Amino acid sequence: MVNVIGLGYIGLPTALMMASHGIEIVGTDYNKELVKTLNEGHTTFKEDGLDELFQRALNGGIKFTTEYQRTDMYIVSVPTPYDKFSKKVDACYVVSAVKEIMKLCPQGAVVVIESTVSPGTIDKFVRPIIVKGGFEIGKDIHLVHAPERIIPGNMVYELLHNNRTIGADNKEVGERVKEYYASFCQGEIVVTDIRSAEMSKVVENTFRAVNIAFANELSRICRHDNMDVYEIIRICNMHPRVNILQPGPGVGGHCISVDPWFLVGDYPQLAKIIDESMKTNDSQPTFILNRIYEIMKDHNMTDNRRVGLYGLTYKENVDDFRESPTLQLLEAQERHLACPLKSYDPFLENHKIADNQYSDFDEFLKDIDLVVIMVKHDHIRQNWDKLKGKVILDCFNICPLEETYHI
Ligand code: SAJ
Repeated sequence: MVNVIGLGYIGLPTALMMASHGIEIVGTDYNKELVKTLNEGHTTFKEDGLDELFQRALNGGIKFTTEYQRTDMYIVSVPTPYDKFSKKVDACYVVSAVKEIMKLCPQGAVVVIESTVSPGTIDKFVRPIIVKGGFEIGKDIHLVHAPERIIPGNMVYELLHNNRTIGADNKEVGERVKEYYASFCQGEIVVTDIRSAEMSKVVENTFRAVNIAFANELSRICRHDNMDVYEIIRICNMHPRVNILQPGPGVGGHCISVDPWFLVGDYPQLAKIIDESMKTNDSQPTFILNRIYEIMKDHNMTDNRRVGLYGLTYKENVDDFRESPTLQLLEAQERHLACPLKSYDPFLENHKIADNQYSDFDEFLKDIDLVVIMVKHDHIRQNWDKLKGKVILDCFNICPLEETYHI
């Protein structure tokens, strides 16, 4: 039996996937409400194919509880936030999960950390508490790091098809853990050491962050001299060795806007490009805010109560709003003491997260003249008709209507 600790965006789909592939799974989370919802037969977030997977896992006998289980394998999938000042990883949830496991695991148990951690976290924070607890690593407890790679919006598909990395002290234990993941994963599973697994996970997200920052910086250079950044990127990408990403309103989510900071926090003298890239991405919402003011001026709009932000989630077609660019923009705007901009998100109609948030698209449109497309949900692409006659600031170059501004 495998006890999956932490039933959030990664832990839940992983637990469901294993349970629907013949592995006995108990999922544990300290959040009683979440466990209750799951036990009542409902999933806790929206994701393509998740409800079907949930049903298959229930048929496979998965159980949910707030209690840790005594078993020989654990998968820890708890949050690893970063400390806003030091930029270093805050491993407190991982550490407390491992402490709980140590209270009841049998000898020889394997503890797999799935949570993203900065390179060296397992050495610095996890090993010492195990040793302090009187356990011998490699005999009483085996440590493994198996970072996930799935992308919100396509999680179920990517869980099945992505290649994976497993880092272990001991190759034989790594291979044993690989068998569990191979029960469902059709990709290649590489077994390496723990530090390489930690580092490669953070580097993957850093690669994307730096490349998004490059696109965002290009958008600013092009804006400065009225060049069309989209046309330029399109042409450059026709070169066989160039593949520029797209500029946007900023970077959100709990991965790309967080993980690269771990490297800046741990290697401040070395991680220069990464530091600048993160600052560029973090200042993109303020850049958009300035674009809004410029466009208002063009249209002699003095009242920001007629401006509305479309989209509050961190990217398209998900209901996850952690670190979202729209929330970052609203926070930046509040610092200027203006009345909070209006907002609407089709994925958050029943979940209010901002002051002037609407739960109905038509009501929202009635009350605004300038629409800022902050998230490219499929929903907006199906509703261009309703935006006719509005001034539009399109942060993604997707809107076919005239009177559309770009970043
Ligand atoms: N974004 C841009 N321009 C782009 C692409 C993305 O501005 O060209 C923005 C998005 O709008 C969003 C943010 O970046 O705000 C991040 O979105 P994303 O779709 O690039 O990635 P995440 O954060 O949802 O998921 C990432 C993935 N990592 C990589 O692609 C290297 C995923 O595979 C990881 O599993 C996940 O982080 C994680 O959990 O670490």
